[in-house]
Amino acid sequence: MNVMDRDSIIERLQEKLTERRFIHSVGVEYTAACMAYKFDVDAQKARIAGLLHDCAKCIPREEKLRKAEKFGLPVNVSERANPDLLHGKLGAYYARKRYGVEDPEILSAITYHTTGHPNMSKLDQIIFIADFIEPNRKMIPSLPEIRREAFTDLDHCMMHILKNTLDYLHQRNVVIDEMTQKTYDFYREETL
Ligand code: DGI
Ligand code: FE
Ligand code: FE
Repeated sequence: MNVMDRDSIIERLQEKLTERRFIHSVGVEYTAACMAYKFDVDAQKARIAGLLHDCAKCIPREEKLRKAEKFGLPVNVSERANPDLLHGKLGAYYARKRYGVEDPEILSAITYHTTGHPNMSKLDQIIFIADFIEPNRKMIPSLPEIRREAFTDLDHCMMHILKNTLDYLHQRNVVIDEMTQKTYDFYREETL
């Protein structure tokens, strides 16, 4: 199966996502495309990854866990405690099975868009960052600066976003996935 044309992807996503989540996904699509032009990445890949990154987001929490297990996807302790974390892995599974995406670079960007991972590809970084900065995102004090960094220094921008996210998660006292921490440690070292 070839990757679906954009109109068919849009049609299916509108059935699977809430209106708000759909608008966010289109925001990530065009933000990722702009970043791809800036950093010499394939913009069509960035658009598909951006559109599909949250395709599994609106599945109910417990069902995310059941489906991940049913499909044989690896589930770690923090994902078991917080099944919403599985929407990246599950999203990559659906991107391949339901939207015809075979490209491993796109599937990787979808898989890791929530936690990141050490030493990410430029496409992985673009989707992770575009997810955080797209125009429909709720404003936070550091967002204007992070948006500038998104078009100047990908590694520094990654570090900045992860620092924000970890501060937020510590404040809320929730389980932090070891990959989120490892990714932050990697980019902090990288940007020293
Ligand atoms: O799906 P989106 O909302 O567009 O964005 P996302 O996939 O980056 O998910 C953001 C949420 O994930 C946000 O509430 C913070 C949370 N998150 C990110 N890393 C971790 C995490 N939550 C936990 N519990 N642990 C993590 O390591
Ligand atoms: Fe997400
Ligand atoms: Fe998202």
